[in-house]
Order: sequence, then C-alpha cells, then structure tokens
Amino acid sequence: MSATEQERVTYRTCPLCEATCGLEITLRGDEVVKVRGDEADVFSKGFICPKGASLGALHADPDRLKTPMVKEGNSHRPATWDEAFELIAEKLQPILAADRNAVGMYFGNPNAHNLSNLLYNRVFIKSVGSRNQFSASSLDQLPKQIASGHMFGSSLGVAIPDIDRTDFLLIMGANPLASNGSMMTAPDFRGRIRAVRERGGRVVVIDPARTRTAKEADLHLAITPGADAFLLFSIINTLVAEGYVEKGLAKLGKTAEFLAGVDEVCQLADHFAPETVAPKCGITADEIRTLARDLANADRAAIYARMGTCTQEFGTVSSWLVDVINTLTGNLDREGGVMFPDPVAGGISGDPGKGRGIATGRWATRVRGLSESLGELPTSALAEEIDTPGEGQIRAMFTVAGNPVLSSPNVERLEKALAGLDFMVSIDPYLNETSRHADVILPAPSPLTRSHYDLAFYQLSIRNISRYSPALVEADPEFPDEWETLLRLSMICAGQPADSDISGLDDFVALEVAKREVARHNSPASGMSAEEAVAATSPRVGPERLLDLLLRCGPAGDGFGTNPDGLSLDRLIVEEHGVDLGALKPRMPEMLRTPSGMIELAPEPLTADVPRLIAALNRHDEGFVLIGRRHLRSNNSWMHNLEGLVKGPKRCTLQISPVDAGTIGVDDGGKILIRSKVGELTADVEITEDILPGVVSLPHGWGHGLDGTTTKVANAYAGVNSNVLTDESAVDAICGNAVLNGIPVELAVA
Ligand SMILES: Nc1nc2c(c(=O)[nH]1)N[C@H]1C(S)=C(S)[C@@H](COP(=O)(O)OP(=O)(O)OC[C@H]3O[C@@H](n4cnc5c(=O)[nH]c(N)nc54)[C@H](O)[C@@H]3O)O[C@H]1N2
Ligand SMILES: Nc1nc2c(c(=O)[nH]1)N[C@H]1C(S)=C(S)[C@@H](COP(=O)(O)OP(=O)(O)OC[C@H]3O[C@@H](n4cnc5c(=O)[nH]c(N)nc54)[C@H](O)[C@@H]3O)O[C@H]1N2
Ligand code: SF4
Ligand SMILES: [Mo]
Repeated sequence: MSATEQERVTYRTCPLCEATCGLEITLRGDEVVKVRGDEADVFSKGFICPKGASLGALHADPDRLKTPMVKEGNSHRPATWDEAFELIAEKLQPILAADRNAVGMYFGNPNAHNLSNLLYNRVFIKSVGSRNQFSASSLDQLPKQIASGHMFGSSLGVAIPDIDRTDFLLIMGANPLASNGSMMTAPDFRGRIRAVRERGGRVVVIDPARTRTAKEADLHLAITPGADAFLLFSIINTLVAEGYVEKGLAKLGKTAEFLAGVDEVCQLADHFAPETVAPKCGITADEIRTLARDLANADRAAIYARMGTCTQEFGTVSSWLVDVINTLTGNLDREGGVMFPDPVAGGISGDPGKGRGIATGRWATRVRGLSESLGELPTSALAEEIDTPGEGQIRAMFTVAGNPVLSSPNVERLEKALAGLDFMVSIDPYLNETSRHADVILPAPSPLTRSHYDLAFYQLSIRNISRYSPALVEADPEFPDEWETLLRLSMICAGQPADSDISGLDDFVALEVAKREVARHNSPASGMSAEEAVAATSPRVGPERLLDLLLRCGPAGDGFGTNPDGLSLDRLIVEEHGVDLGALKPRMPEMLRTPSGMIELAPEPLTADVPRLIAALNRHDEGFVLIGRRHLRSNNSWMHNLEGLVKGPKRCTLQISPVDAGTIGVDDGGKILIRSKVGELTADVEITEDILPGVVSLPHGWGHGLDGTTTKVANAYAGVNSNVLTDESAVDAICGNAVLNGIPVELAVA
C-alpha cells in the first residue's frame, strides 16, 4: 500500500472559536497531513482561518502534556494518573471537610468549546459545593447575559442579529474580522458583511480603533472608550424626539403586545440629548441623529454589540440599551433584525412564555460584597478572596481550561495569591503561566482525540445548525477523556476514594438529564420515562449518551421513534457535513421566561444604574486610556505555542496615534513605559493612524516566558501581559464584570 492510500479524509467542526467552521482533515495514521475548510459544510461552506488550519500542529505540539505533572519544589515532574488523583484526594478532602467554600474554581473560555466540560462541569461544581465559582464569563459577556436575562427571562435567550437578511448592521465594540465573531456564531463574517452591502444594505462600525471590520464598513465612528451607554441613550432620545418609536413598534406586530416599560425607558433617555452626550462620545450630535434615523428608517436593521461594549464600566447598561433600540426600531424577533435561535439540543428550559427569570444576588463575595450572577462570582474578586485572611478564605483552587494569570485584571496580585494557596489543581494541556502554580496538573486531551458538538454556540447561531464530530484519532488508553477526569474529581470531592469507579455517577447524570429532557414542553419523547430514554441510548456512555438524549428529546429529535425523520446522534454521525435546519424563526412570546411573561424594556436591576450614568455625564476624564485588541492568528492566551501562528511581525505592541507618539517622543519600534493605577510595564511601540488620539491599544494574552513554564515557542515570543495594568477594583456595578477597556494610563519614553 502506498502512503497516499493510507490517507483518510475526515470532517469535523473546529473547536477553537465561536465561528464553528467545518474542517476537512486528511490523516495518515495519527498524523494530520492537511487541514482545509470543508466546502460541503452546511454552515461554513469551506471558510477557514489560520487557527483552524493549525489544528494538526496543535495535535502534534511536543509541549502538550502527556501525563499528569506533580509539583516538587519549584518545578514539575511527570506522574501517573493514579498518583495524581491520590495526591488530590489526600490534600483536598481535609480542606473540603472543614469548609466547602475554601475551595475555589475558575473555568476558562475553552470550556465553552468542549462537549465534555459543557456537560460535566456542572456535576463537578455540584460535588465541590462551593460558592467560590469564577469564570471567564465575568471577563467577557456576562453583562449581555444579565441584560438579556432581565429583559427576556433567560441567560441563554440572547438576541442574535439576523445578518444574512438585514439591511442595516450596526457593529459596536466588536472586531469579527479578527475574532471571527462572538455571541453570534457566523462563519465567514467578512463574506456576510460584504453580502449586506452587495444587496444594497449598509454597515456601520463604532469602535475607538479603525479595525479591519471598520475598514469593511460604509462608515466608522470612532467613539471614546466607555461612552457607548451615552450614545445608545441618545439614539433612544432621538427616536422619541423625532417620533420614530410608534412607527417602530407598529413593525413589531403581535410582539408589541408583550412589551413592558416602553414609556419608562423612553423617559430615562430624556437626560441624554445628542448635544449633551456628543462631547463624551467624541461623535457629533448630527452623526448621532443620522445614526438613529438610519436605524429607524431601514426596513430591517440590527445592532450587534460585543466585547468592547461589555468589558467597560457601563457594560450591562450598554448591553441592555442595544436591545431596547433593536425593539423600539421594530427589529426584535423579526427577520433581518435580531432573533432567537432554537437549538436542537440544550435550548432554554422551562415552560413557554413565562418563567422564573434569572438568578442573581443570592450570595456575594466575602471581601468586597460583589453579587453572585448565574451561580458565579466576579473573577475580579478572585485574588482578594484568596489573599484576604478570615473565615471563608479560599485555600485551594481548581482551574479548568483557564489561564487567569494572563487573562484577569491585576494579575500581579493574582499571581501572589495563587502562590500562597495550600493546594491547586489545573486541568490544562500545557504547563503555562497559571498551571505552573498547580500542585497537580491533569492534562486535557488533544482536540482530535475527543468528540465535539457545539452545545453552547448553536444557542447563539445565525442559523439553526446541528453538527457532531466524533474523535478522529484514538487516545492513549491511559489518557482519560476530560469528562472522565471531571467525574473522578467529582467523586474525590464527594469524599470517595481516588480510585472509585465513575460509571455509577455517569449513569446517575444520564438519568437526571433524561428526566429533564423528557419533561420538556415540546419534547417528541414526552410520555416516555427517563429510565426508558436512558436505556434506548445504550450502550453509549459519557457525553455521547447525554448528547443523544438531548438531541432525541429536543424540538427536532426523533423522540425515540415518535418522529422517525428527526435527529439522533446516529443520524448526525452519518451527516458528516452537518444538518441545516434553516434560518431563524420568530419565537415570541414562546421564548420568554420573565416572571411577567413580558419583554421587560425597563427592568429595575438595570434602570437602577441609570442615575450613576447620569452622574457620569459630568465627569471629565483626562489622560490616555488603554483598550485591547485581538489578532486573527491568536486565541486569548493560548495557541501561542505554535510557530506557524506566532511567527511574523510582532503582535504584542502598544498601538498609538502619530500625534500622541509625537507628544510623548516615542518612535515606531521604540519602547514605551505604560503605568496604570495597579502596575506598569514596558512595551514595543507601533505608531498607526488606525487608533484615536488619546487611546492606546495593547492585546491581552501575552506575557509568556515565566519561570517553570514549558511552552517553548510561546516563551520565545513572550510579549507583555496587558493585565498587569487592568484594575480589579474597576467593575460593572450591576454584575461585577471586569473593566478591561478604557483603563486610565500614563505614558512615557522607556
Ligand atoms: N485585558 C484583557 N483581558 C482579557 C480580555 C481582553 O479583551 N482584554 N478578554 C477576556 C476574555 S473575552 C476571555 S474569554 C478571557 C479568556 O481567559 P481564560 O479563559 O482564562 O484564558 P484562555 O487564554 O482562553 O486560556 C485557556 C486555557 O485553556 C487551556 N485549554 C485549551 N483547550 C483546553 C481543553 O480542551 N481543556 C482544558 N482543560 N484546557 C484547555 C489552554 O491551554 C489555556 O491555558 O480573557 C479575558 N481577558
Ligand atoms: N483571533 C482571535 N479570535 C478570538 C479571540 C482571540 O483572542 N483571537 N478570542 C475569542 C473570545 S474569548 C472572544 S470573547 C471574542 C471577542 O470578539 P470581539 O467581541 O469581536 O472582540 P475584539 O476583537 O476584542 O473587539 C472588541 C473591539 O472593541 C473595541 N473597543 C474597546 N473599547 C471600546 C468601547 O468602549 N466601545 C466600543 N464601542 N468599542 C470598544 C476594540 O477596539 C475592539 O476593536 O473573540 C474570540 N475570538
Ligand atoms: S474561524 Fe474559528 S472556527 Fe473557523 S477555522 Fe478559524 S478558529 Fe476555527
Ligand atoms: Mo471571551
């Protein structure tokens, strides 16, 4: 047999970002020969980016951990899985027995891209039983979830721009040409933006930087960082003043019957006339009025707002107002406006039309009293919860697929705090900046040795899609899948011996999932018992069993026979390019889960922050502010260990406008000292016209090369850690989300 005859062509969804592209991967044995975009993929149709193309390099990366690592002195040595779990049981069980809250947990971004973790983290969290649960959500999209939760009743019920059918797209604080989109799953964002323009529509971008996305748009308005809430309120002010609201509400049809708080939110906008906010925003009153009119006059319009609008002082207010405008212009739950996906698995639970709303404020952080949201505490409070002595102090930590030492605010404090813990465990494929603090590192498997299904992102997708990818390469039998690791840790945290069998717990989890799923209001399996449903998925176990249950009991499921053409895992295995269930459809009022059964346009937890916003109108901020940026070839703090992605021009530079560079006296390629309230660092200068004077930009996720890490390539391209400068005391008042953009800084020649 020749080498080529042994090659096999396989298909799978890329697990690296929210675009969820279909990949065609050619393998020879366990080796990846070639990765291309899958032209037959029902959603991405061949689109791929440089990261997806690097999946083979990630799989082959020699620095990926193959065994658990145990810390001895200042370095780590390989250990067996049994030894690692025994050590964890020995050290952790006494801490847990004394106080469950003494164990903290941090979950990072890749959890959302990992089927094992999406399904089993909750089991693990429950078995730890601690209130000290943190995640990257509070460094990211939490404000959007909280705002949507108060408006529509569910933290998963987020309105997604119907980009393929809109005539006017306003993009705020997002750079999907670099990030490939977030909270809006849409492979090939550039192609979709171009299509809006080709069919006669318009695209406007509001961003302090002239990003790649801004360059694709008809218009770019450079906003002062942090001013989005002012701008959004003044758009509402204009809609009211110019009589657009009635016209907009008329477009909503029956949905308008479910609106509460229209008058109240319109009245709040009184304070924000375009002339009042223009100096705060750096956008003229005329530009604001034109924008409001364009949104109102477009047949179908949508505002898409992301990272930049969430990770700022008024992130939740901004996220809320975006959907208020989408509603007042008649574009909520309407084709070409913003709509609610109806995923085939794992969608919003509960009865249609009414619910309990979202849970917040049930407990708070010990030191600063920051409120719980959706079961989590703000990551900005993590360091102080570890380093402040007293009852309830965190003494041990788990990090799961997270690198908070690079990603969370005031990392120098967090580093010290982690170093002072009694015990720490990281589940991570790398020995990196965070896991170097762990007493035990449990490696996560290569993406190619695990299966994949985007349970999280089909909830945020511009079309209703379903695609399953089986593992492509067989794992070393000694190397557990991540769900098995999570269940073993769950057993340990529940006080069981380290070598306990996990199958009983997995059966229990499956039964619990089945109970919930057969009880879904629109389940084709309703009437069936949970036991029967579980039995019908035999002999599957683990994530495959749970996914099969979710699919078959879901709205498009086969109901174990009641709907023979419906979906099941078996069917998805055959449909290797995915199943397209079509464009989004209106879901009002069925998707509502607010206690009132109404769309709450002026919910009290959100309006409560408006007095603070009004007061901020008179605040005069001076000096430079720092924002972040993303690069296409990077992925937060990781994927930096792949030479093919990091080589080329330096990415971790401080971008500064020519005017400001002149004032300070720095040259392109020179060094600059950046100082904030909490820290300082020296960065390489990149002078560019693409950034607003007064604003400087530094990407996050860099600052490798720390002692004890074994990521050789990343360490050679270390860069500096922008989160040395971000301030953990600056948070969104409503949900404690971190302020990661608009950081006041001083600049000087280094
Ligand atoms: N200044 C500033 N800070 C930011 C941001 C910003 O824009 N500016 N962005 C914020 C945002 S949006 C986010 S989401 C956070 C991200 O913050 P984090 O989630 O804390 O960081 P990541 O860099 O995504 O780190 C992911 C970690 O997971 C590991 N990993 C990868 N795949 C797997 C897997 O399958 N299993 C396991 N167990 N581990 C895996 C990687 O090796 C890495 O250590 O950063 C935030 N921080
Ligand atoms: N290549 C790549 N892709 C990624 C990631 C990555 O690190 N690299 N990370 C992934 C993750 S975890 C996420 S959350 C997404 C994020 O995806 P996006 O939301 O698209 O995030 P960014 O690309 O950081 O774009 C945020 C934009 O907000 C702007 N901005 C900053 N402050 C303000 C402000 O006050 N107001 C306004 N209007 N704009 C502001 C910034 O200039 C920037 O252009 O990307 C994901 N995809
Ligand atoms: S855009 Fe995202 S999903 Fe698509 S190939 Fe790149 S990293 Fe993968
Ligand atoms: Mo993120």
